[in-house]
Amino acid sequence: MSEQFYDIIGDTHGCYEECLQLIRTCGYKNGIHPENRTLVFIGDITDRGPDSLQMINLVHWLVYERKTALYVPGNHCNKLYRYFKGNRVVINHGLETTVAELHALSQDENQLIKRKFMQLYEQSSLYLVLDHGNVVCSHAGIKRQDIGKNGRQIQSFVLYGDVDHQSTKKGQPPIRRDWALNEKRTMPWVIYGHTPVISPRVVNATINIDTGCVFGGKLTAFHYPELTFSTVSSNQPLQVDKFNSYEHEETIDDYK
Ligand SMILES: [Mn+2]
Repeated sequence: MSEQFYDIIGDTHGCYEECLQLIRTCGYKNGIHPENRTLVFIGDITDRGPDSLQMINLVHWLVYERKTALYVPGNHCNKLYRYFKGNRVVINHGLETTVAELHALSQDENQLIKRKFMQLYEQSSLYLVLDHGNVVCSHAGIKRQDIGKNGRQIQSFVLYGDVDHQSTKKGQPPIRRDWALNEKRTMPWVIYGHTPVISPRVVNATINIDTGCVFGGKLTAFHYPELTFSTVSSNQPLQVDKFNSYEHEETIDDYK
């Protein structure tokens, strides 16, 4: 049984420079790791940040040309996909920056990016079960009881999180439940992002690695099976109000 090695990268949201730096920090040269490690992007690679299209190029290149990366979609990816398909979507919540980048391109360049992104999205799994089932990667997380399932509700949870529709008021941002707090501390590891936190949040063998790079935090990679993190600091201005904090914090050292 060969052990598999992963570097799982949190929400990049168009922070291409920081992403390149993080990949280099992880030891990749020209998209390849000398010890055959694999990158995993956990979604929301576009919107809000400065270089969403470069992120699409990079992830597509790593996944399809270098074949050294895996990708799962996030809610922003889902919306961009619907935009590319020609569905009627509201261009807000960061999509406007990606659309502005697209408008600055020639028609041919536009088509190429669209083709790459649609391939990435259409061929992606909703979530990834890795290392013989010991690690699951999902954009907004997944309850362990739902691993292996694929219905509409699971799709919504994986992309948008555990949204409390009843408590969410009209016109207000969706209220998200703290699903990870109610999980049992058992395997597999669940690695996810979606909700910005200042430092990786470890609870019940789940880890949120969205450290809000686009909001001036940092970009985080979780190394498996080493159970360590690498980070690069953001080039963006810090927006403190975008970050969530939690009680009952654990640390990764509690698992070693
Ligand atoms: Mn998200």
